[in-house]
Amino acid sequence: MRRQRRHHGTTPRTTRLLGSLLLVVAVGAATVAATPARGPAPGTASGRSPVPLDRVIPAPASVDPGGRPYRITEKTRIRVDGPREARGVGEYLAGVLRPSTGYPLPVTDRGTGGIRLRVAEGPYGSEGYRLRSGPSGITLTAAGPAGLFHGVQTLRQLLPADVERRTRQPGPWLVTGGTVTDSPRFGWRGAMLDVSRHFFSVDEVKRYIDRIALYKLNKLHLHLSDDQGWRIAIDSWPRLAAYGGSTEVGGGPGGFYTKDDYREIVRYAASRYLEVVPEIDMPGHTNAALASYAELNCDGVAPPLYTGTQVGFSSLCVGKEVTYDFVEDVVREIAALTPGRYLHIGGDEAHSTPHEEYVAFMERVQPVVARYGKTVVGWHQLTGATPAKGALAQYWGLDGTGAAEKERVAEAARNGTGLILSPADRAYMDMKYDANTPLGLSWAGYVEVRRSYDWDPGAYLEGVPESAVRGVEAPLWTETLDEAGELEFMAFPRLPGIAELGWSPAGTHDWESYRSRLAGQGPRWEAMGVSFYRSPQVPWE
Ligand code: TNX
Repeated sequence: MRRQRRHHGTTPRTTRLLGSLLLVVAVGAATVAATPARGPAPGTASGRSPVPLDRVIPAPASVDPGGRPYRITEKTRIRVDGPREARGVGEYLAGVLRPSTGYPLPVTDRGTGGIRLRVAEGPYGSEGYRLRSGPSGITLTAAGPAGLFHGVQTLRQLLPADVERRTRQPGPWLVTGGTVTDSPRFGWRGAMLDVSRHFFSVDEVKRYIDRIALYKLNKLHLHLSDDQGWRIAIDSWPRLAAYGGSTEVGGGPGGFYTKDDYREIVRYAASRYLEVVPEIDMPGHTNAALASYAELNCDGVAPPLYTGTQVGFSSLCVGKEVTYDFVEDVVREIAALTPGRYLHIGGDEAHSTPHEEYVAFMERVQPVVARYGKTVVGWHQLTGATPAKGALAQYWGLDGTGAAEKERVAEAARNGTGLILSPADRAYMDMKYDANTPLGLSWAGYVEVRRSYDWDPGAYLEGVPESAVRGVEAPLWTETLDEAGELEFMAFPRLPGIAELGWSPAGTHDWESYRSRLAGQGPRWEAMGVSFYRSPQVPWE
């Protein structure tokens, strides 16, 4: 549910930022429109020679080019051998290809040739795939539909960028001959979206889901509550959303997801093989809840709603029993909406919670999450308490983070706490690219494309074995962002780099190769209408 936007809620600053952003995007589009005579580079925009197999992001684990290409024609069928869910992947592929090719591309379970999606045993793991392409057809093989889906993303990138347009294009639709065999390095490849600082509608979230699915991410972490807004309906505490969700940073109208809205997001994410990880941030970052229910405050007085951008000033009342009734009700209702394994309990920047109280709070709350069948995820401050067995900690420090804090995280990792790496000076999509970026923050420094890509998650934190690293995640905080295009402008082109760190073998890591492959994504984003930052570090075509 999104309330009517109150126009006076948009600050002059936001309007100005938005103006310059639109300008950047418009200039980008104009550049493209002004150079049609040059002719597109082979295989990237609408060139005639097919895209080489190794031009894909994330870089595939292994590529073996050879043989003549396959050509998609009006006679091509998409044949699916596998369970019903696999057929859904076939329909998804047809949905991508039909508008631009103009071909019928029926999805069938018989016939030979064409594009075949096959579920079969093989060394692919649960998310990997093999793609074989030759003149008589393309065969995508995977152990299950998730692998087929990721293989489909590879296939998309092997076709000319115009395949992403929603109107009929001339083609031809060639796919290079050869074999790609691929599976991910890490099991956790996430993107986080903060829907609390600014609210994003179900459609806006779906649009973001479609963008991140292109790069084989498999987790969508939703930051559902913070000081500025509570964004999910909780039946047992209805004022959380109704009142606590009624504003956002800058005083705009905010909004919240009804349970049906939320189920729709979860369903849509699952159709793109993304597991939704809901986060309720506690015990800090809770002003919206404290404002909604006076009894949650130690002094029994509800604070006003908050629309600024400070952090660290709010805390649940750790000593009050009602706090745990509240936590249990919220965890129960959210767990019931969550088919995924994880529930994120925040735990960051609890500057207004005395340390012993923080520890006591986490001692009590983690078992509640377990009782409702979920695995705890917390920001890495959770390692300052005792992470529950099996819990994951999400590291968001930076180069300048103190050695003691890093060592606490490393020690927890050596003791079995899995790590998700989101270093703020690499993976935070809300950091400005440089001093001129019209949106975003810079507390972790400027994060240009190379800085964001050029690190190794397996060797990032001293004293942490690669086996403790579950993967990577790109958080997008939204203090300065309130439209889908602004989200994209910050996430693209950095997010594909984090996706590659999560998916590709360390041996493929190479900035020169990466920046050139990234340049090849530009025409795709133009075709899709993705707003992106034309970083000077990337040789855009
Ligand atoms: C830090 S990272 C925060 C967020 C802010 C973000 C802005 C983390 C766990 N907490 O509350 O939105 O910085 O970049």
